[in-house]
Amino acid sequence: MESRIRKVVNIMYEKLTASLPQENMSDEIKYLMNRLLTLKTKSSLDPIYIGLFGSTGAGKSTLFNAIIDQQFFLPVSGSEACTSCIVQVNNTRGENYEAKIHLLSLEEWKEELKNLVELVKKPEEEEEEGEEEGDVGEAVQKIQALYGKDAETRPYGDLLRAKLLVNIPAKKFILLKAAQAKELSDKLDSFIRCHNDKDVEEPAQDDVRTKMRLWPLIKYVEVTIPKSDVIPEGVVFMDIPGTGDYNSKRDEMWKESINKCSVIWVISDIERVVGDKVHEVLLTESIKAYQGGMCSDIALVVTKSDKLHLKEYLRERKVNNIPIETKHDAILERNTTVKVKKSRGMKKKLEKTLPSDSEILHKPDLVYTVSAKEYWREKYLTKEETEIPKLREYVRNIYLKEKKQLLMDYVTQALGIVLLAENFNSTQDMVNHYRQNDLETFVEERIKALEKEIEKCFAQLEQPLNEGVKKAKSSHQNVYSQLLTRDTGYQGFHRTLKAVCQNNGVYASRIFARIDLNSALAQPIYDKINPMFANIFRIQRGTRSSLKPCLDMFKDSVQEKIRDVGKRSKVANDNCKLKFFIEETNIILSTLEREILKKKLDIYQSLPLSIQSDLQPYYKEADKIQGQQACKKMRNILKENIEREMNRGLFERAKEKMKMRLQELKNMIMTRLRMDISTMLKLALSHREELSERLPDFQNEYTEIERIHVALQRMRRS
Ligand SMILES: Nc1nc2c(ncn2[C@@H]2O[C@H](COP(=O)(O)OP(=O)(O)O)[C@@H](O)[C@H]2O)c(=O)[nH]1
Ligand SMILES: [Mg+2]
Repeated sequence: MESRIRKVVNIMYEKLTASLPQENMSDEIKYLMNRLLTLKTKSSLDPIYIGLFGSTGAGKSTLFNAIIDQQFFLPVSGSEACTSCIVQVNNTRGENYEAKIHLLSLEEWKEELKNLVELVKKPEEEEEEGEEEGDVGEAVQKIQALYGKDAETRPYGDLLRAKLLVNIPAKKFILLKAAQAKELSDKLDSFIRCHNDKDVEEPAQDDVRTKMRLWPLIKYVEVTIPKSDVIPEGVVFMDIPGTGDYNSKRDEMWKESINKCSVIWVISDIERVVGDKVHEVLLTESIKAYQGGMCSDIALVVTKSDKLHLKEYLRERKVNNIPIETKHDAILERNTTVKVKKSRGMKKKLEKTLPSDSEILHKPDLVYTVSAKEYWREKYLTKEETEIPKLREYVRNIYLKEKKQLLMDYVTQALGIVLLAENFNSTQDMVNHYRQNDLETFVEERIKALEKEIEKCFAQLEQPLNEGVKKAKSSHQNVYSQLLTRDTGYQGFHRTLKAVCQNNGVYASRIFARIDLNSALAQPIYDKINPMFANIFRIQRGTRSSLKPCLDMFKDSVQEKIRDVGKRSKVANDNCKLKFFIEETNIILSTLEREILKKKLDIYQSLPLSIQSDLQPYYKEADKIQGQQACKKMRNILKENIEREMNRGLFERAKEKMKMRLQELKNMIMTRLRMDISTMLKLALSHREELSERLPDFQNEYTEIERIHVALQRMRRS
């Protein structure tokens, strides 16, 4: 269907350009040409992003490789550390494998270096010896890779003047190409593994060494694979590390990537999913994306289901009535247990945040238990039992669902255009001057009524917001005692605290996971507003309190009025003007809905952003503290000032920010509707006598587009 509709659009465009003089086109025709051109050049229907979201070592890359049926493709971390950057994998119609490694600019690197130097600085009061681990260890490795041995002991200013051991290419990216998956994988591997060859002091001259030293500068990697049998074209996978990053540029990307995903898979390995809390944090992050971003589906994917020690399992096994003898049976039994338990936990969490009748709460499968290892080996499990095929099916279903919607939008656009062209060609009039006025008055009235409805809809947030502010005020102490005093048993916390201040309250530490003081302070407000927020912005036909039914009602009433005007003017139901009106209102509203979906993020994030900007001076102040008891002093500065700001309306201001963003959204909706509908009326009322041009005959194209449109509608209903 897609290729057929594209062909028709192309033919229309060619016919139009061939028959019209290129100069002195009337505005109406220009408009028509532009719409057609936009549709024609829309290279593919928007990609669908699926995020694999999990900590390093969870098995994301291995899982991805199994899904695309390439055992050795994305480099797997194994025992050696890999840089944990975002990897985006597109599949296209091309023949080749390609990887584009995007690098930080020198400026972006300098900003990161400042943080790294702070992290590795040893304060007087601390006397650790031996190998450093976690954040500090990584910081040391990064500095050494780019400036050589012992560079971590040099001051920041010194390093700034020093020459890097590698050159940052002017293009800021490195392009790798290969004909085979394995070949690209090998090339990529040497870039993203963090091997520091410690003996080498001289600047990296040859290729190999440059590669080996570049890893600290990697911002993200974009991989392109050829057309695949297992993954539909247009599906983009994103390998997203769990904590974000302490480089603010990478952290920005991290957030953007999560918010871009239509589907988020939280990845956790089976041994950690039971005790560890990391996947809980990731789940919370994913639900945020569901609220603010494009995400409409979340699943927990538990990896490495093959990792099971039969004897241990049997000893600890609680249900003893059914005997189990083989590892195969034990794995399957544990899979079921994990699914039941984790689904329950996930549901509980989702129920707290979303309206109780949300689609996601009624999905049959929230949890998958997979084994990529067994997928290749088939020693204990069959391919089916590894659940890799099931995940592929999942991807296919999501793809079909979204693609159908995208294609429907595309076809509706095409239909709108061909109807407009027909309309320009027709001599028949549907609306006389009197009825035109009537129609315009009606639309303006409906827009005003809609404005009231939207205000009422947003006003539902008022009470939860107030409750949230109250709650935030009474619980802020928990927040900083939880976040700022985690140093029990670990001496390095003041470095982390320093980094938190340096980055305005946000720091992605490898050890303490993600610390976000601003979001943590706003959390009680979120807890109160979440279900209502989700309800207002839900995409499915929601309850009466949602935004969508307000817009639907507006659309229905305008379309009804148009039909009514048609009836009074005695035009047939298939009159092209009448149909143009109907389809064009569909397009206007669905475009608007997509805009709203994008704007939603600004609204949702307004709370912590407001808090962050209010607290910025104190982060700066705390950041300057040096010497004895620095940690305690920093903590006190934050604590006292947060308290004071709170009494001066920190949370109230955050609330007002959110309301302001909602107001802006409402205004945007009003402006857009007025503008688009007035354009539509103007276009619909132009006809042949007024136009200097004669358009070619589009009857065949019209019939073809309409046929596809009807077929698609029928498909959607079934
Ligand atoms: N036993 C077992 N090990 C796995 C499986 N999937 C991944 N691993 C191992 O887990 C480690 C981390 O995998 P990787 O895909 O690099 O994780 P990532 O950091 O999340 O991308 C590697 O040593 C893999 O071999 C699995 O299904 N079974
Ligand atoms: Mg990986």
